[in-house]
Amino acid sequence: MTWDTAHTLGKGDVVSNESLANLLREERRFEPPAQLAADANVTAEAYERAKADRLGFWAEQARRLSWSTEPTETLDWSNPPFAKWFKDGRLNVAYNCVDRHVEAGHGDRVAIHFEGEPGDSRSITYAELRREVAKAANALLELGVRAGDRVAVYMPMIPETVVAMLACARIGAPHSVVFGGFSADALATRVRDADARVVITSDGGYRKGGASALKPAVDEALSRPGTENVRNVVVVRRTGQDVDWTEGRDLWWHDLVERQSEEHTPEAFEAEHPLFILYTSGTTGKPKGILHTSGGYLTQVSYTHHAVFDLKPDTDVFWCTADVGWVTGHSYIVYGPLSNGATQVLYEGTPDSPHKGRWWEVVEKYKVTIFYTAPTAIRAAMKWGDDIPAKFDLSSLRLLGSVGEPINPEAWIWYRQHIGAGRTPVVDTWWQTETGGIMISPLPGVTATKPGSAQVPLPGISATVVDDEAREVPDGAGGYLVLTEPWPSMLRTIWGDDQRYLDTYWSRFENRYFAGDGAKKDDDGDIWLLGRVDDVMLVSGHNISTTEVESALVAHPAVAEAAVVGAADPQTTQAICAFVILRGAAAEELEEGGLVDELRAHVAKQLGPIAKPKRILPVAELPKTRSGKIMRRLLRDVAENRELGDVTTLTDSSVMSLIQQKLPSAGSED
Ligand code: 6R9
Repeated sequence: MTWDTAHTLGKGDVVSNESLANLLREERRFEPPAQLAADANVTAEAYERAKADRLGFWAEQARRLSWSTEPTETLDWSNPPFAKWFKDGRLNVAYNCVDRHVEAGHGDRVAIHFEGEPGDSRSITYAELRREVAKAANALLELGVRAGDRVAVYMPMIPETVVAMLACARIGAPHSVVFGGFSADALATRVRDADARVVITSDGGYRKGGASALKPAVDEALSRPGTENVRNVVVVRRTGQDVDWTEGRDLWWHDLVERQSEEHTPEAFEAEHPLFILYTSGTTGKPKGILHTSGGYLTQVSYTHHAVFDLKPDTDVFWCTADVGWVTGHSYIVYGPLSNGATQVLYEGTPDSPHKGRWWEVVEKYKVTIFYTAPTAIRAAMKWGDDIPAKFDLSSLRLLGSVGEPINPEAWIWYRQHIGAGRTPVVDTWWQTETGGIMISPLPGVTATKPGSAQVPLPGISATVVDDEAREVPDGAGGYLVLTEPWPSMLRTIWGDDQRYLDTYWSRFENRYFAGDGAKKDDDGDIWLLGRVDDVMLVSGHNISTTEVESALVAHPAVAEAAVVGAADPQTTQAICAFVILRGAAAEELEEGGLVDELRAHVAKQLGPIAKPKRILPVAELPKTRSGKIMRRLLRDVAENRELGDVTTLTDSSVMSLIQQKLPSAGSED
């Protein structure tokens, strides 16, 4: 496909606020702070080294880990796309994340500063974490869990969740973490697909100011056919709420785990031993169980955490706000930071409970130095107002990261200015559940950053943008993002479905991994992500990226958030339909009618008349997954007056009925 608006992004006349506009216009790039560059973990030389010898580079990164048998072979790619990395090496992932730091004398270092939503807190050292993981591993063994058995984890964001995952890793039992916000149905499907033997859960967790139950969903899920192989449910007491109990099956974590021995000798597993399955909900059909294995995965998440976040384990306090039920939580709460001996914050709740400054209060309390979150959270903070973060001391921060969706330049600049005091680098990190670890991102001590662009593949990673015929596009053009060489933390297959693995990722282009994202290269060759290819709009023969139209809308001072979709249209194939959340006062103006025309003109000016939305609908909220991604598929259903598709992964299903109610009042239609 050709991308009609791709070259104009960022060169338009951005008007949201005088100082931001100046920043965007004049300082298109932000050089790394001199001190950070001087002390950076990784320098520009890494790109050269990796380019000269990619496999040698990864073999060197594998030495970041402790192996009981060092690998001699880096990559076996004799049966592509089924990769084997470090296949003759053996290691224990949990030992690498916990015990070895204690053995190195860091037992007193805090691994996790846990902050509960109600304000309870506890700090857990590496020595304590080692004991807890050993006890939990012994508990699983007592329940008959053996290497290779799957364990489902359905938990809130509490330390026991991390302990449970590491205990599984320690005994070689792949975990399948199911996000705690998912329904009993979603849990049942995942338990069935993975044929889990044990479920670890809790009575509930604190969210949005109240106790929200988890155990009832487990009980319901396990009443469904196909889940009979679950022998035990282990329940952590978090909220103290009443729970139903199935004698003989259900066990309290505190009864079972507390009485176990603190000693457990970790067994070394092959590098390709399965570490976890994590389900991603495709747009249609049953969720895909993405399979990750041990040695390659841990090598890449450890290296990327070290390189992209420049972690100094003695002094930094790292905080990734993702839920552990999402891949970002697996790779950058559990395995990356812990393998590097980091001290980190684990926060249970939502950013606005009990008040909208909660996150910034936590940053101040623990003197967080590195902060990693999603664009949706940044846009929410922007909407809530600059005065909120301004009330807190955020001066400890030295580096900010973004993940999950394209970050629009407006939000990037706001993040740097209002959270990073205009001095911290912002790293926009592109990757997927399937890639396991970060793939495309600036390096904070090396790259001059550009607001809105993920920029360059990391050392050792090969990515490019191709057209329909798999030809690499020139700088300044757009197409499909592909990965051209295998990487250590790549998915190994879809659980139980090798054919689907081949069809989904490896059939669109020969010998290339198709990520499903649109992207463009700018004139410097830097990569800009343009959204999922499935979401691309076709208007009168032109392909238009959702990301670019949304960025243009959000660059207008009246718009806080935007989601656009292409809705079937008899004249133009698809017509652009925009759902916008307006800033306070702007809503009234909209009623008067002037604002819709102004927004349409604004998009036309930024991106060209073809990208002008046909309809603009103001809404109070947008449908999102709990990981913060806009579910455009549902908006398309609304825009085309169809019945809604699968809404099980939606954060809040009432959002859709609110949006649907809005529709008949098509006062905003062209
Ligand atoms: C880590 C994670 C993967 C999809 C991916 C892309 C989008 C993630 C992004 C980004 C633009 C970024 N995505 N990071 N788009 N810029 N920095 O999010 O994994 O939940 O599997 O989603 O998210 O569309 O293909 P996952």
